[in-house]
Amino acid sequence: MTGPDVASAGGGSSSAQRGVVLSGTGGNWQVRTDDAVLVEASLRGRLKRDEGERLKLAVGDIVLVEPDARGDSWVICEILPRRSQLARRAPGGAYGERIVAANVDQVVIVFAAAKPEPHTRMLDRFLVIAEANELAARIIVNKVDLVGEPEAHARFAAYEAAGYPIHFTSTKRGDGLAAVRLILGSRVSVFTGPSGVGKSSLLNALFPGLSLRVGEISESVNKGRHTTVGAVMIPLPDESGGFVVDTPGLREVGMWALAIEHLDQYFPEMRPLIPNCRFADCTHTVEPGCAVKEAVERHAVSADRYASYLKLRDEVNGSSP
Ligand SMILES: Nc1nc2c(ncn2[C@@H]2O[C@H](COP(=O)(O)OP(=O)(O)OP(=O)(O)O)[C@@H](O)[C@H]2O)c(=O)[nH]1
Ligand SMILES: [Mg+2]
Ligand SMILES: [Zn+2]
Repeated sequence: MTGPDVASAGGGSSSAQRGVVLSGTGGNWQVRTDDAVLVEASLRGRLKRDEGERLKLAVGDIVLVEPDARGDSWVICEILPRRSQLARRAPGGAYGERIVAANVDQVVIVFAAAKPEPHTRMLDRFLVIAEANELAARIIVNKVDLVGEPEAHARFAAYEAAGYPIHFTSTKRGDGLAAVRLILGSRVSVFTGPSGVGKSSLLNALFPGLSLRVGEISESVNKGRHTTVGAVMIPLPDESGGFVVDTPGLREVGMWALAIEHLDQYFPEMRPLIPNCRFADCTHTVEPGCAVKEAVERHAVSADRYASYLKLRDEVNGSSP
């Protein structure tokens, strides 16, 4: 079906068609048209401008494609406005933001209960990025077969307390997969998390037939090696119209220019406490009458999560006092 905003010039290959960008490498983008036809297209020159197309176009973008003048290849002639996006700072201190995916409904942050060991500071960064992008986030704790469910629950208790939906899964044993499948229908979900936690394995287990590449973890160093190379959007085979995006694991999660005065808002368990601080501009660091610090003292807010808040605050502050 062609979208209502697309002029139909007599049908066939002579008219622009609407589609979604599924993946892209080296200037070639795979676009799935509304008729579920896969075409390979390049970005029209005028859309690239000086910013570079990597900054402009992302997996999940809704675009218009049309055959080029010679009629032997396809060009992306328009990028339609995004309803949302998942963006993070470019890695390695590079300037600018990186759009991980466009038109996203939820971020599914995958961690392993073990192998690799979960670093909750990093999980907090993923969560803050989701919050800053105003996207719903949920957590999957995979590889529960390695430590057992009670231990896995204990390690992530602070996140359940903070109100995040959490799923405990094992692709090896099949634990928790049915519940995860249920929350993926009819929407666009981005799977993100460190390398080697089992993002691709999960998607393969959830939807047999996907055959995403899965890495062999090196047991000796107990460290994931990147197996998924670029973000890939996959239409769910369940007819719900939902999509999942598999992304390469991240070694570091760069915070970009987050407004520091909003950082506390990105910790949902702190959010309702903030109006109770004595000072309206409380930074929850040294002020008397701070409702957040009080809640940490009586263990109503996790000390680890609060420590992450302080660390991120310092980082976002940079060198300024
Ligand atoms: N024990 C155990 N191992 C798992 C489980 N799920 C995945 N693995 C293993 O973990 C390793 C990494 O899996 P991947 O699916 O490639 O991980 P990934 O998160 O996609 O990694 P990147 O693509 O590098 O980001 C593979 O050796 C999997 O077999 C699980 O539930 N339990
Ligand atoms: Mg992968
Ligand atoms: Zn406070």
